[in-house]
Amino acid sequence: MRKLVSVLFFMVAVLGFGQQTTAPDFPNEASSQAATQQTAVTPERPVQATGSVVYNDGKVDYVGANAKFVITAEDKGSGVKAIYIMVDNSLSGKYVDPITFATEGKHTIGYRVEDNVGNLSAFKMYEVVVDLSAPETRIATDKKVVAIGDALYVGKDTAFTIVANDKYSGVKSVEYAIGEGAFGAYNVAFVLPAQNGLHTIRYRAMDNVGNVSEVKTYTVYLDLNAPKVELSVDPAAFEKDGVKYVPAGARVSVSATDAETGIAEVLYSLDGGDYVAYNFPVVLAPGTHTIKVKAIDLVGNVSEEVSLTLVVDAEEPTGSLVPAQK
Ligand SMILES: [Ca+2]
Ligand SMILES: [Ca+2]
Ligand SMILES: [Ca+2]
Repeated sequence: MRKLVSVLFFMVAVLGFGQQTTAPDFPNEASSQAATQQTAVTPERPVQATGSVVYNDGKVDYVGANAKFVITAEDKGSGVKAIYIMVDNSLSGKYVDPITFATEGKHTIGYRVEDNVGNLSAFKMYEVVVDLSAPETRIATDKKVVAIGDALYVGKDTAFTIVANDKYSGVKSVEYAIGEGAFGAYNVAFVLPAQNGLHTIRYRAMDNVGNVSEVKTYTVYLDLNAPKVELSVDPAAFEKDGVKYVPAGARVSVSATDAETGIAEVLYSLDGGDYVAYNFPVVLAPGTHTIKVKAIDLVGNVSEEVSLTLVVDAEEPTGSLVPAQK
């Protein structure tokens, strides 16, 4: 505020104008003096941005590349002699050609009008934000993404969010496409088609003055396949009447494989107990036992449960010699 006041004072001092009795004015910028002097046909505002989309967020105008600013003025009576301008707070003399800005960000155009008999209008200030950069974009997911080598893997039901941020005018729209499909509007998080394998998402965003980001691609492998698990026992079971027998000290092992991401966890449950981590082969006590196993891959796919029931036969067989009867 102090700056503006000093600027105004400076303008008056430099231009050396005195009383404003029948000052020229800007259309629709009614001052107490101008109110009775307005002409009927007036442009909407004295500073007009041209050559670019103009977006107003309710506070300030935003423009894109190639914007030019035209100042219009009119005067009852002697007519407009000159418009004096002050661009980005530095005195720029008389307005001749439309004003342009080379750099992004906030700019100001201050102006006042002189008529042919020396009346000066009030000093007015126009603020504009030049936005030359497209939104920044990225993809986010609601579940973990596993990187193996150069490849990224996700599990089923992974939702993708496109995050877009814009420095100045704000994000107007975001678009995306999956695979070879056409771009469509992005509004909410989405999931990939339920097909195991590689998928490519393309996406871009546009700001409120028409800057469009480069199309980015995000390629990810959708792993929908659960691991495979197998149970084995060493030494191998002896099967009789559908029952599997093993000796005391037999070891039950689990092997798990996953074709895509690999195994995160192998779990087993003994005789209906809770699932616990499997690390080493399990040695069963004598009697009948059921062991269940399952495995989980790195993106959370859970295998089928595999179960094995074994009878650990720790009884030594008995034998007796009976003399043969004739
Ligand atoms: Ca006048
Ligand atoms: Ca922008
Ligand atoms: Ca898998």
